[in-house]
Amino acid sequence: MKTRTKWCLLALGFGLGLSQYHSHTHHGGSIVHLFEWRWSDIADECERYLAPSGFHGVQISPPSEHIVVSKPHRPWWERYQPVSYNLCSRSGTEHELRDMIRRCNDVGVKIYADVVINHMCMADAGEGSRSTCGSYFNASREEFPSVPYSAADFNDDKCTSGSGNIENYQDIYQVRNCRLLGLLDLAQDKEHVRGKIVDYLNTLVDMGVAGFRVDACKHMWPADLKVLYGRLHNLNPKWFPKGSSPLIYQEVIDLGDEPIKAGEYYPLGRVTEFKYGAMLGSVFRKWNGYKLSDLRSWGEGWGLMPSDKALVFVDNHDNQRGHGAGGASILTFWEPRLYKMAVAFMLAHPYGMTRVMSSYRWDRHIVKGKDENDWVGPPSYPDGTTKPVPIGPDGGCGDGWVCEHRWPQIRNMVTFRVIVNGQPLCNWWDNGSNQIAFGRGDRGFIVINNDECFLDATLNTGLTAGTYCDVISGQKTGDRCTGKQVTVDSRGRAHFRISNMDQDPFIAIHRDSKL
Ligand code: AAO
Repeated sequence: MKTRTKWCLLALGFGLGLSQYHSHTHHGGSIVHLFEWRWSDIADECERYLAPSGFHGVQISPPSEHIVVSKPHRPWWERYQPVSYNLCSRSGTEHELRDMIRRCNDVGVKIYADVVINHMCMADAGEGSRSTCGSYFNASREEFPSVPYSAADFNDDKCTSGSGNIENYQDIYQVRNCRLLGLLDLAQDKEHVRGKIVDYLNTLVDMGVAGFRVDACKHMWPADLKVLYGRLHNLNPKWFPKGSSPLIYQEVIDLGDEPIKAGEYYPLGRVTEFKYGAMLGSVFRKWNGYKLSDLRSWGEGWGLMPSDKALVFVDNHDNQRGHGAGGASILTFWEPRLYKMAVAFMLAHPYGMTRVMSSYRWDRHIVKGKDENDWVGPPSYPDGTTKPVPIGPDGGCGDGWVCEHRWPQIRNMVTFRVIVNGQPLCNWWDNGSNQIAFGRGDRGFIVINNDECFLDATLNTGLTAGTYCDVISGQKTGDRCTGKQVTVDSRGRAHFRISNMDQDPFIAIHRDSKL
């Protein structure tokens, strides 16, 4: 059994980079994407659950007015087809949005708005007022009077493809100046368009959002984004240190096979690292000869972007249903045992700023590898209204809401991440196969058995002597452990036995789970 070096890897420097890379008060917790949740439910969740569990913030679905699609019936993706920047959407009214932002900020949970500024709705959406605030639009004439936008505000004159749509991702001009998936492509180099986008973003900043997940950044020129971000207000001093700027993380899908690179967007803010989930899924599935012990060099050592620029996730709302990128290796709630192991690894490892997915179930109908129901929207009433999120007696969610963020193993690992924040990766151990362990300074330690055999090892934890509650099989409640417990001796060593038949074949202990 190979015992790896006991030395801490060099502390991963948290660069003094521009504040867009990490919000000033980033306490190490994780962002949770409450996908398609209503604003009033998010507000309740901030107060009753996210704040006490140590979540850093919530990514909310796009709050701007969007089209109402009837065929297919109310797909989740109608929210990625804006009709105006009015703040009424499937998740609620402007008043409900303001109230949610206030209530979450008041308990220290930050709000990151998913903003769709690359485009408006699809070119063939016709005309009318089938939109979430009832605003009139005429897509074929490229008229959105509620903004207002007119044909002059779109990129039709720049696009060089035959169809007007992106036909070739190897052509950077098409990718930026043509229509993504047939969506009317805004001209962010036009002052009028810049003004409307900046007004929209600053309205949200003034309301109290802490930053943005900027949709489809690959399809916008970095120079234009730089102008837009440069005009953003500082965060609302009611909740944030004076002079704080919004945290920005940009959606750029870069798996290495296209000319447009994530690196072009580093100077502007953080960037989504799609290689993360695609590769981590392959490792936990043991595909391509990958073994967990290969994760010793996880992070930049695997060619991932610099840690202080990365927004990382195991799955996201697109690739959990075959949209966007990531492919078959992506782990999701549909495979809970492996999913929990991968999410726990992500939350224990110091690399990147993490985002946990919180999903809803839908009736998958996979034909030739594609889910014909990949469009299905959130749990709703027959009229299309999104259902509330009921919380059951066991702390889980009902009515089709999955609430991965409420799975005890994931919740407790979010808390773990807060406790070990800033501590370097230490005391790596592996068995040369699929059993690994590592610590974070003297604050936390995790052991994972993804082999087909028993893990039985005495390891350096880096923790002080004492008895610790395992936060995966249970937790510390009062002066006892509800699950397994681990005894660390005076030299910081502990004996771990983990059966590969365990429901969750991994153990995590930390400073605050000590009896
Ligand atoms: C809907 C319908 C469409 C219809 C459209 C307009 O589904 O059929 O044409 O309306 O009528 C979401 C849904 C879309 C939906 C859209 C609007 O996913 O299905 O379209 O709302 O309602 C690209 C973008 C990326 C984008 C992704 C979906 O670069 O930014 O497509 N994600 C965001 C949001 C997403 C949203 C939008 C953008 C639009 O997260 O939810 O769409 O606001 C390659 C490229 C990627 C490209 C993908 C997919 O990926 O690299 O940049 O993503 O293709 O087009 C390997 C490669 C990888 C490649 C991948 C897939 O992994 O390594 O590079 O294969 O080919």
